[in-house]
Amino acid sequence: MKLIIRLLVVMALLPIHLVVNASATDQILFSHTWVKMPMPGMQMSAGYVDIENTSSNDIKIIAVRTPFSKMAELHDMVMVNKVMQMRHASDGWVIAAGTSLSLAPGGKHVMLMGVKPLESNQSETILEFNIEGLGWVAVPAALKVSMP
Ligand SMILES: [Cu+2]
Repeated sequence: MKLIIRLLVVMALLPIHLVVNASATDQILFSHTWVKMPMPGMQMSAGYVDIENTSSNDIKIIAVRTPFSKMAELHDMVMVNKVMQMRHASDGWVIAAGTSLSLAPGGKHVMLMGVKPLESNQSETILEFNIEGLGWVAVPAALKVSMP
């Protein structure tokens, strides 16, 4: 009986959590979202976005996924022996309250590996970001040859 009551309480709380999630993600703004058109025959590319955290809480981006490629990762650029290298940001990216994070060529990016064949005249895709504690947010991304 105790278990059943607990389950009922959890079920009753669920809708409340969903409402909280929706309002929190309203305060996280994604803009200038684009994916670099892969070179012919290449299966790697990158995605970029500006993320603004207008909420009063720090947030953490912990993962990315997309229907555009088989694999997607958050990547940092680091200097190793005077050579820029990219690294999987396996701890994610913290965006402090009231600050923003810009992904751009030469810097942080969404690494896309195993790019799937494009549809004819395809001009956009979707990047989905997982925000710790809030869940996945789907963001439309324009397909571009170079930075718009
Ligand atoms: Cu990369």
